[in-house]
Amino acid sequence: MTNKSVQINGTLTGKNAVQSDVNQPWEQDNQAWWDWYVTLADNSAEKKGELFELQPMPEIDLPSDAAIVEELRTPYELTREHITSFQRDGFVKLSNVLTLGAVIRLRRELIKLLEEAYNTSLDGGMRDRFLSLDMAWLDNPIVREYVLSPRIGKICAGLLSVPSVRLYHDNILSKEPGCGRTPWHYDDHHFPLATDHVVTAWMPAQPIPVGMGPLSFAKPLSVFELVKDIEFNKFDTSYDRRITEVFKHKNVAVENGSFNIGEVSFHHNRSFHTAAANLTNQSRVVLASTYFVDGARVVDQPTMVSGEWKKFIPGVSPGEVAASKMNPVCWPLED
Ligand SMILES: O=C(O)CCC(=O)C(=O)O
Repeated sequence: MTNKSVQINGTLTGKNAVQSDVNQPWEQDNQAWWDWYVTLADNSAEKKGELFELQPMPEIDLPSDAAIVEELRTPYELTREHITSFQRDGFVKLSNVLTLGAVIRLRRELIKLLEEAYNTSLDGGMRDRFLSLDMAWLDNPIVREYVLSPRIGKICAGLLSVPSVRLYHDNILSKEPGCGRTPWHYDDHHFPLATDHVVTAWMPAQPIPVGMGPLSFAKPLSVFELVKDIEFNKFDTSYDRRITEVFKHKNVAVENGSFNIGEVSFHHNRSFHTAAANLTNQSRVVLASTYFVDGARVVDQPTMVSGEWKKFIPGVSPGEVAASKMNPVCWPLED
């Protein structure tokens, strides 16, 4: 038997580092949360070596901001099949959610924000790191258009089959060249929301070939039942390894294909997902925004796995309705 009280994870501090369970608040910031979280991924089977070169994004005349706003307000043709497959599999990858111009514009803006925040060029300057920057929608007008997009909000409400969705938070995620896997998890563990009506729109800001670490999903949605008794371990890679073993043993299908330009995935809070390492010379930049059904409450006991959740739902206590000013209704449009 392992004695967790003597386990160590060098990225944890304070009570997070000594108490063996997760029933305590996260004590550091959002970036420190990700620095910790990626240490829980098992990278023993990853290929190491030279990073492979990708072509830069094409040089095109970018659409105006007004054209992007228009695009992000135009409804997407969501079909019955998309909804059925999301509700059965726990995720759906939708093509042509964004045009090439909107993707390139997004990438430029997200890289600018990351470089300002980390005070370095992403061009190799942050190798091996998993960078995260949240709440960019508050100060950046163009990012706000993508995060509060009625096109995206309507897709989310449609997939969840609910009348109205609110924003939980946005998160710019950059898996830098050489960064390893994202551990297997489901977001129900992460978001302190007492509902099963939660969806994340994972919006790549470039195409993502397999070697760059596309988000990958176990299916169907119900596979979370196979692993519900595996105890989360906040110190090492054992949780991730156990999930891999169970999924292999039970022949669980995993969708781990590439993302074309403009393709966006939507995953449910109980969808088990992971992402491979970024073995390319370019940052894998994504805007991941999470939406939940209007009226949902905060769970009674958020854990350290929920990171800085109080920043995303300020002034709302456990058990209360999550409807702070940081959680605007994204669909339907309000007057
Ligand atoms: O971008 C990644 O590698 C992980 C993101 C993720 O797990 C999520 O958005 O739910």
